[in-house]
Amino acid sequence: EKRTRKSYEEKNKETQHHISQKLINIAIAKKSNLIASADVLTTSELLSLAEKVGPNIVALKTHIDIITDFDYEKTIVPLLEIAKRHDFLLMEDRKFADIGNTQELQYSYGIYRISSWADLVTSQVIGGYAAMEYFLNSGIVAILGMSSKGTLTDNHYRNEAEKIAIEHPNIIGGVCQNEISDSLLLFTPGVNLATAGDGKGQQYNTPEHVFKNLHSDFIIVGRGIYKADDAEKASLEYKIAGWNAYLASL
Ligand code: BMP
Repeated sequence: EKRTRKSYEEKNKETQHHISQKLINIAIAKKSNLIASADVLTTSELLSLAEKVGPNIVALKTHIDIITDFDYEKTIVPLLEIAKRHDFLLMEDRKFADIGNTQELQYSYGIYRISSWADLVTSQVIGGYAAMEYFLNSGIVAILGMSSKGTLTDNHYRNEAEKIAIEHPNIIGGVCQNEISDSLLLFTPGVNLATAGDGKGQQYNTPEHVFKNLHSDFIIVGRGIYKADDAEKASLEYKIAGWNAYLASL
């Protein structure tokens, strides 16, 4: 197969990018490969979730443009403080999908000023290699394959997108439901312990599946955590399930 199971220690030796190294070091220190997706609608929910799940995660993934009361000083400044205190990275799931110049503007300007706070950003690679040059402060996670039913990310698309991801020094990994090259970190969303789908096209797998069969490196969990009655407890359960699945896959 094209991807072998490597430990975080082995990956740490092979990676060149400082953001990958940071992420892997946090994973080793916390015994966690969990990224919580904070798809909540207000600043107070975002900060309260970050506070609760912070000790159990390697990164918090945001869709910052769904925060209805976004205010840089009230949303980002305290979020950065929580991330620093609990030692996790911030990943903005912006899924950029434009020409380089526009992506550069979207990344640094507007009210969100993503470049000033996001350790990681997601981007489609549909705009080609050169469009990936402008996310200078963040590690890029390329969208190679999607988890939704009927996605257009077929074999051909994934292979072409993966070539760009492998070649580009700013791209540290990919989001995918398939195995990808060893030289990329693999981030897998669509993970839920309790359900197989959401009735809106989302398709879920278990941590066991993604570590054993895909040799994934990080699981991304949204509703399994933020919709749980006790988000703190749920994040601990996913952290343990993810870490045990990783150990079992070695
Ligand atoms: P949930 O676990 O609630 O289904 O959330 C999954 C999260 O991962 C969402 O924020 C979604 O935007 C993201 N995601 C995904 O589900 N599938 C993909 O292929 C790529 C994603 O970024």
